[in-house]
Amino acid sequence: LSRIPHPPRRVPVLGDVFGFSPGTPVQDSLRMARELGPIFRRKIFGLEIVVVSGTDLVAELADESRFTKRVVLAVHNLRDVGGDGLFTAHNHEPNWQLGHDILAPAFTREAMERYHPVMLAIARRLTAGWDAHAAGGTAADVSADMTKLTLETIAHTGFGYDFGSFERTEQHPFIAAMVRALRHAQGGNVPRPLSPVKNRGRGRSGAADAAYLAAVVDEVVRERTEHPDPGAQDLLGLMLHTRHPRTGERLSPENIRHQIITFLVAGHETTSGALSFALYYLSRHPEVTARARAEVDEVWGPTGEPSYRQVSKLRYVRRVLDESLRMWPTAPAFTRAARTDTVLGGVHPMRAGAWAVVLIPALHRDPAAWGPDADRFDPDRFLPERVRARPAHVFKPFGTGERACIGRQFALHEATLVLGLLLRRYELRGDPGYRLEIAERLTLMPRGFRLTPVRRRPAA
Ligand code: MNH
Repeated sequence: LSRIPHPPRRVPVLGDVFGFSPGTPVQDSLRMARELGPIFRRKIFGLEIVVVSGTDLVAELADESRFTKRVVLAVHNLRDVGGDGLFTAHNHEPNWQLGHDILAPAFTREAMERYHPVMLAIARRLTAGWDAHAAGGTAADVSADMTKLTLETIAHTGFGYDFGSFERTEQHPFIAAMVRALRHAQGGNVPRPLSPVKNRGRGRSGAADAAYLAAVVDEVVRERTEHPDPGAQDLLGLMLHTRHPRTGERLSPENIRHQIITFLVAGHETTSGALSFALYYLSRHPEVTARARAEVDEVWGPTGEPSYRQVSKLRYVRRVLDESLRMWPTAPAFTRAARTDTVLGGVHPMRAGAWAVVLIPALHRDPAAWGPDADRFDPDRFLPERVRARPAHVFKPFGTGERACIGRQFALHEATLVLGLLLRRYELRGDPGYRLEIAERLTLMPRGFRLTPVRRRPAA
């Protein structure tokens, strides 16, 4: 460990606290990575974490024969709500493989084609709201609206359930409870010897949120059992009616509850952030917006609803999305543990089970892979020839290996579709005085970013 640098001013007991705040662990660590390099140690109270962001070291950690996901820190805290659902399951828990195999059919290309018209219908609820903003000259709260959109999209496509987000003026209470649970998991990831809240566990409001989230799950299941549909191929249908293709095993009722919460949360929060950051960058880069809009006009034409295939043909819009996820990968870290005793980078010995955190925003800015202008927003970095010229494992917004994101194609299709619709329909006017501020709650999200949509032409 002594070979791995750490911040110079360490305080006994407290650890590395100078200049760092509990609300911004990712942005603080990103600054540390700039100062300390591709691998560093960060100590918070009793716990010392190794943070890795260098291209070569991450490529090693991505080697599935040597390393694997480890559920620790904030992800472990999320087991209060996610249990052994897909995201928070330990590798060794049988429900990971069982859940993965039973739910995989919900993420095939054919499944995406089935979701497409549903995604489109939800996106039209968003544009109805933005038409009202355009008519009244008012600004939309971007992250709040993207959260409505992505929550309704996963709820409808996955569960045939409606949260009524667009009909509400306040956010759905599910969102508030989820945000508190995420914040709690983030804050709870370090021991706090000096804190008065120590050992109080989830506290009263945590228990109330858990009970509320459980009630939402009950409601989702109850609605399906009242309107049974044994042939349903959505997530809920697969959970309730499908057996494992080889073993014939089924998900237990308890695990189904965990999977529902997992997909309702994992299926919308990060996509909402990705859309919000993309809209932020579009509002700041008129030349990028002009190219993206020209592509939409050309591929989709000025009117009519885009088909599934027409969405996949938006190559430049997709590059805008990729570049936004490079700058601010909305699930900003994952953890890798050694399968056996090994040596990382030829110099850092790791025992079997020892783990390190991959800090994705720092990896995505490593000049070794991205050049000296890595802080600049430039979608052309994702031109196919430039992608081919880069080493593998330098772009990891969806994690890595067999525990990588199962919803990747879902998120990319949804986000590309929505960006295309918004670009075709509106000029997007941001407040020129807005300075990007990022809210961290395990995920990343722009804070306080608003856009005033202006209709381009009545027909679109
Ligand atoms: Mn998603 C795992 C990022 C959208 C469901 N997701 C992961 C991981 C990352 C990630 C990173 C790996 C975490 C780890 O190694 O600990 N996910 C994203 C991003 C977006 C996203 C940046 C949107 C943009 N994710 C989605 C959507 C869904 C989804 C949409 C569901 C419809 N993700 C999951 C699930 C897992 C996961 C489930 C856990 C998979 C597993 O471990 O088997």
